[in-house]
Amino acid sequence: MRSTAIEWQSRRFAAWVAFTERIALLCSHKQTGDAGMRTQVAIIGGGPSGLLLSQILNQAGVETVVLERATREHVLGRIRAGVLESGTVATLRAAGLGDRLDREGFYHEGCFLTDGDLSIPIELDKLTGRGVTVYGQTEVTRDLYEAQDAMGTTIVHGVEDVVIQEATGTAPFVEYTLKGARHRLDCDYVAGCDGFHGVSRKTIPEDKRQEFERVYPFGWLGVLSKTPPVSHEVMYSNSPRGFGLCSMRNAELSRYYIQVPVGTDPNAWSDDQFWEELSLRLPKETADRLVTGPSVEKSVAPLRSFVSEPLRWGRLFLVGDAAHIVPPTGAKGLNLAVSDVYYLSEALIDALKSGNETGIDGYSDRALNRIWKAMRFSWSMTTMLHQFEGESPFEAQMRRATLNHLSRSETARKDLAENYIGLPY
Ligand code: RFL
Ligand code: PHB
Repeated sequence: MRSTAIEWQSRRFAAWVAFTERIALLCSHKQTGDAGMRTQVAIIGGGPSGLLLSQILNQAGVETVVLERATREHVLGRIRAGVLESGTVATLRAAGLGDRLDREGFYHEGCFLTDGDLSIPIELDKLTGRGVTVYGQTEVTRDLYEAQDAMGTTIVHGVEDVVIQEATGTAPFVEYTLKGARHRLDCDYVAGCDGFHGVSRKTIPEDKRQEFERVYPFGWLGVLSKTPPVSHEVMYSNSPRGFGLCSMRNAELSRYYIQVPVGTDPNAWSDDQFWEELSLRLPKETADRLVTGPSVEKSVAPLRSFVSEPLRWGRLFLVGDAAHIVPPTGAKGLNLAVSDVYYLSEALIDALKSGNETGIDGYSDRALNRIWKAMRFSWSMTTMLHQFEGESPFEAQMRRATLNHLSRSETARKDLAENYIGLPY
């Protein structure tokens, strides 16, 4: 009899606890849409920066949640970078992403610059002991998604209205909308990997950041075509009609670009017009070998140099295109994103695993040191190879003299090669 009363009382107590918990849950639902999640590092953006950071942190036993605005298909559909520095390749290998990269990536011992019919081989490997690897950003991203799936990490797609809260406090959190409901993600740190148009950089008050920018008065019209590449190495061409670039993804897939005025509509260019204009910007001997075909993708990318300093605001860190943009002429954007991730992952692991905050305190300066040198290189390659509207004939002569000097001076070629293959981390 007595035990039945105790049982009854404890059942009432349990029901009361369940009731109060339910009320608490309902209150938090009202505020945030659910009871909230917790992770160690909240990563905004599931492009190459965000995914690689998540990969390295999870490998080290640090929990992450990636919040990505777009669908996975959309992220994988973006045709972007193609040239990986050896430091990038080493970082990807160390993160367990080397298998397909080593099988399908193409090691390039050099690249070419041309000016009219003058062709200047830049023997990267011979001059520096290292080359570059041609492997599309799309493939890097695909490998990252597969590795993340295998590890069972959390990537939330389709998030909207991301707001980073309390970044300068000790308990930051991120709010976002998913399928109409508001959610809350508590964390120790936030990594802003959401590209140039993301919310992370804009979360830092204007008076706490300094921006440096150069917008170029032209863009790149890019075409992907199922045709064999015209050159076995990447070729950057200066010509009186403007810049042209011949690149590739594999033996049957080529990527070409031409400089076009800012604001150009890619659909205003037929494939035939594109091939004709590209041919006119290449050395005749190269143009004669060009195999043309229907484009499978055509888009225009604007060109800008941009840096926002510092890369840290309290517990929020900026990574990759969220903090800096380079014109693609030096093939540095993705590579810089990878070196940022390398520095930040090391710092966050130290802070979260050993309580050592020296790395996170030094992250911004360490990353910016490398970023500014890549900025300079990308700007100088852009200036050397593009025609600026309204420029005087003097500017064209300077470009030609620089290219002429490169063709004669191994010292000049070595300097270019050292920057192109990527400065040390
Ligand atoms: P990304 O790739 O822009 O990814 C950011 C991700 O964040 C998501 N996002 C948000 N998610 C949640 N909430 C929000 N509010 C969000 N806002 C945005 C986006 O959907 C996206 O998925 O930045 P990340 O990860 O920093 O990566 C940077 C690289 O993509 C970029 O630097 C390179 O593509 C640049 N680049 C090149 N880099 C190289 O190293 N070598 C090259 O050969 C090279 N060629 C190129 C390039 C870029 C180009 N374009 C299109 C500008 C060639 C071109 C034509
Ligand atoms: C590319 O293959 O898309 C590519 C190659 C070299 C660059 C930029 C883009 O500098």
